Amino acid sequence: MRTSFISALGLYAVLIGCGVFFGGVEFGDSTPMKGQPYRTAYHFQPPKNCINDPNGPMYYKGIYHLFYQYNPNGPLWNMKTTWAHSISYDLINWVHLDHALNPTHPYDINGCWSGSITILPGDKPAILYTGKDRETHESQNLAIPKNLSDPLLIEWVKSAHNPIMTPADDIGPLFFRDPTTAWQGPDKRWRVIIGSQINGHGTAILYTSEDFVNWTRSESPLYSSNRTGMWECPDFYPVSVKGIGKGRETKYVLKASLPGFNLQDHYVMGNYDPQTDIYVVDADFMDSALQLRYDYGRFYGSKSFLDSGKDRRVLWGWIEETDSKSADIEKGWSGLQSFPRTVSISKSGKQLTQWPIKEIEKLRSEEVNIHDTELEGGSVLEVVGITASQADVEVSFVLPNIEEAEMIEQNLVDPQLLCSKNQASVKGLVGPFGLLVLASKDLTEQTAIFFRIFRSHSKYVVLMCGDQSRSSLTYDVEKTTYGAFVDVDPASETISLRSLIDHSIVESFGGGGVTCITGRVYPKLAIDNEAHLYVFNNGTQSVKISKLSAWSMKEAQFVQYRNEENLFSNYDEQQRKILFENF
Ligand code: DQQ
Repeated sequence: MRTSFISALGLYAVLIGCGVFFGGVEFGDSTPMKGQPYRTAYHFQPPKNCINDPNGPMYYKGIYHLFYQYNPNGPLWNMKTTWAHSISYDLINWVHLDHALNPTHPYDINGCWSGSITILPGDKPAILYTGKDRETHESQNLAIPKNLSDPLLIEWVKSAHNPIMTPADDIGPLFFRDPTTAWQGPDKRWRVIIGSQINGHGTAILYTSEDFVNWTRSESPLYSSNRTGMWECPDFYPVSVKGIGKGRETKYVLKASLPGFNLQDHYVMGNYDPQTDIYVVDADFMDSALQLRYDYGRFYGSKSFLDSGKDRRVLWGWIEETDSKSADIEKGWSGLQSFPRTVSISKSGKQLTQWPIKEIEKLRSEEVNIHDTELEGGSVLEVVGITASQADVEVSFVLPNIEEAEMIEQNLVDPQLLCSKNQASVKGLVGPFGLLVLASKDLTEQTAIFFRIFRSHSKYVVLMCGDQSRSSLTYDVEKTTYGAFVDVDPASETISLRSLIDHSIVESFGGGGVTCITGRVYPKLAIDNEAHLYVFNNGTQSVKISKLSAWSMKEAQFVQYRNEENLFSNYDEQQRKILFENF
């Protein structure tokens, strides 16, 4: 403990005075783009330009920090990214600060790419990030706050020792990026993993260090898999499995973002021995019966952090646009962050459960409820009384005629394909039933999130689909139908669905959050007050709504901090109250 504390102090001494880099580029006018139907109201977005991966989220001295990949020069992704920086007291309302890292040095002149934050002993945050050099080669670099007494940590200083990790010969210079949050082993050495591919196989390269500046590559990677190619943005963290049996109290999750699989975030779970750094997975990537992914729609480059204030793990993911590049240029922006989700182990212990953080509830306004209502086969029921373009909906279904479900051979079918062949308009027996969101009054436009129940041998199988085939009258947007199985037993429990609807994003959580599907949609008719919400059942068998609650959602507050002014001076009383009520 003592050694690392002294080393950490040493690190700060080395860094301070090595040159200061102000996040000089600001967002400019932060007035929301009114009249733009696809801007969101409560998902995280800067005022303009392109954002992608969340970087270095942390909770530090009562404040949440979110850094993220940002192109200050335009609405499309560009290699020369900066680390933009925003802070919040509640993960809902945000203040945009100056950029924390800009491409300024030979080792990062072509971009400050993704990375993480580690809070070193003595409450000292340190950024590890990937720099792209003149040849676009990748290395890992270190930065720390210029002034630890600044509660907002606005200015960051790059280490004079950068680059602190460069790829050895067996690692391609373009396959060495996105350091995780570091952790300390029992020997007090720091460990960190870097995303890579070696001989075409996805790999988490392990480095260790005593002082956070000098790093040594371990002989073996933490894990690698020949079922995948390059791993971007790896994440590695413990989850408590207390009370779920098998003697252990902790499992470790390893997540990899897979560019070779159409930008999907997959994870594995396993046992990690901190003495030996041996990580043994329960099943390899894509090898478990459940094909573990955070989200079976659009969700990529994600990163989690431990929220020590509330003792929970919170996950952010980049939700990219699925409209055309020319539409992004016209909009002036692209990319969103998911609504922050808590991550924990599912009841079965076989996968993770994700759920919107509880703070979301303070955005809820008008509420409508439906109880114990039968939905006959072929019926559509409108949920009226809320703003359907900006809503939070929770519904649970009971299936009185479940034994009528069709047969499938679960092991032989691809759930996404099954959903594509059986979209919401295709009649079934038990299902499709679920929600039609961002729907026009005449239903020509609709995004359907629904379930279909099958029987496979002696058990029931729940399929969850996100059908965007009729989401927009516009042609040049993606209209994928997503699908995944939900590990719940519909014979003994209700089937729940929660959808966060926010103008052009629909984040859905099936079975209490064991299966998530996020989509981006761009309706032409179903915008703002013209959007409607329905519950539907297109099966022959009736289903029962056990309970449905839906809320209109208020807008989250996003404000721009200007360096030259007092942080609070340009807020009106209402904004101050919203931002600081939890402080
Ligand atoms: N995005 C960053 C990279 C990362 C990729 C560049 C993943 O560091 O590998 O913007 O989306």
